[in-house]
Amino acid sequence: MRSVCVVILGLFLVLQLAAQAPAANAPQSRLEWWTQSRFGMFVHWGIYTVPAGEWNGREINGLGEWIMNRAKIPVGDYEKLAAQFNPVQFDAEKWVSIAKNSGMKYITITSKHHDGFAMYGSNVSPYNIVDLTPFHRDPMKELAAACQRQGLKLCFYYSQTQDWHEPDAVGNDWDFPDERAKNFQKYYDEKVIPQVRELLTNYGPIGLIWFDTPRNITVEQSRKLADLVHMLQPQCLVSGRVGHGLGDYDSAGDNQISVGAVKRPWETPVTINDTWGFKKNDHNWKSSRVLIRQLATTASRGGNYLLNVGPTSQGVIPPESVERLQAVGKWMSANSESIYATSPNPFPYELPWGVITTKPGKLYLHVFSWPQNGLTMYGMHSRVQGAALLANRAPVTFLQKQDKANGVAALNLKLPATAPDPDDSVIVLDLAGPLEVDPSLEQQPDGTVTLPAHLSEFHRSAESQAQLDSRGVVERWTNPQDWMEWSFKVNAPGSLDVELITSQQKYGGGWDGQQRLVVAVASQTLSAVVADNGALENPSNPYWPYVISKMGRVRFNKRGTYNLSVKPEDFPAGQMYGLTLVSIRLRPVK
Ligand code: FHN
Repeated sequence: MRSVCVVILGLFLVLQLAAQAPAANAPQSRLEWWTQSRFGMFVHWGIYTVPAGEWNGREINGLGEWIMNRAKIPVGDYEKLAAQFNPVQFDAEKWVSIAKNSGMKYITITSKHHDGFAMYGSNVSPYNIVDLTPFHRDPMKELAAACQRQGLKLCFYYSQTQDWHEPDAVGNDWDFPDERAKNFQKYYDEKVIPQVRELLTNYGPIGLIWFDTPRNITVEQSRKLADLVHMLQPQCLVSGRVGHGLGDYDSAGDNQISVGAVKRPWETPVTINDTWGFKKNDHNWKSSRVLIRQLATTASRGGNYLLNVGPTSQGVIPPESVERLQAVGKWMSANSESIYATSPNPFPYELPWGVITTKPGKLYLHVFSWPQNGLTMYGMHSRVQGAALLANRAPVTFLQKQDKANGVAALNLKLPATAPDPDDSVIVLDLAGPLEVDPSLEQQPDGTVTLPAHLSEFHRSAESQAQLDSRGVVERWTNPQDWMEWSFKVNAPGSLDVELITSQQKYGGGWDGQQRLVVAVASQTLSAVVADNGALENPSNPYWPYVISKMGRVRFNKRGTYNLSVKPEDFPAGQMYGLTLVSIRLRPVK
């Protein structure tokens, strides 16, 4: 477990450099276009769009592209879908311009998903769109040409382990139940390697190969794939999900936005509704506001945002998706400077009003919650020489002062009464010198103190199961010997309510409470049980809110640096998930 308690500027600058360092096996030049683009389109498209979530008149739960697996459809029946797949409305130029107009710089499309059906003309297996469908066209050829023309990078998704069509591959236990009879190496040698070779030989320069679900793959098999990609196209990237950490960058979990502490370049794949592949009854669309904020949040944490569309069996990107992408595009046309080629938030913690991205000499404040009485920021040591709204360059009046009495460097921005852009108003600060901030955790101008789990000193016992996941959340804290502490500055003495923020499990699963904890701070102790006292918006995923547990109230009599610890007092035995800690929040008493 990484333990971080950052208190000095120098150390923080080193951390920032480390956060942006390329992976050891990826030359900087290969990653450059990708880390600069920050925003790409994911496309899940295959013959599963014919049933579109329904099989034999029955709605099948789960993801649209998983229908074969979820409904245990025999290979022979599933194969028949190919004859019904005729996407006559497919228009490569249109797809690419939808991506381009929304500000995306690359398109990653499923060349072969887990169902094993190649969406390109493959000579390795006749199970492909050109040979088996009435369409007979190769959409990847058309997309490659359209991407070339419109200046986007084309990238291919390829499912390397799961292939429900093949008896030797992973995943199909209904047609091929005898696991011992399976020869994965055979499938790997005879389908995976030659198909990846085709993809990198027949479609011009490819931006990256998006391998997925590494499952049982061995280190040697992952390495051979990565080497093959780099041998055929040295500039082509290999996704984090090739397995065994051999990708050129990390992939966050689906719909997960990692925290800024992630060391390697990373990307998060995100759905616009719930499914990746088209499902006719999935109408749970995220609003364009959510998408814009997720894009900005991902960039502020140094990641790439790969936003999915699931075209229909006719070849049409759903209008609900197009509408949202147009809204994102409108925002990008005024604000893309704050996204492309940016570096992450220079503070190790997140701000109460939104997120920050940077470029040399600039700081971009993405304000999501518009403050009523102007915006005050602490910890900015660089001198600000100008401030403006990015969208229209309207100047913003500001005052920067060092309050000697309490050592707080405060920057005050005078803002209009209402947010110019309710989705994300970006204020750009021009800096007079190098970017320098105080990375200490401190009480914010609104009186709150947030102590994130990933910035704690986490004291783990030898038997601990707890781990810090890429979301910055400590999960599986079941061991009563583990404990945490933070150091932070209080700027405005007074009484604060202490809340413990916990998270649902990664994929929206269970939550365990009822642990008794002791919080000790400023010579006071609070003993309380983790309960569900309400929901808190999860900025990474609006559908899986955090859970607030009220721990009690503490008083700070004077300004200064304090230490807060959280120790288990009584942990219920046998919990499956244990404590999933996001942060401790101290809030002024209303
Ligand atoms: O199983 C797949 C899923 O269908 C989809 O392709 C996502 C996209 O990230 N990847 C896998 C699950 O993580």
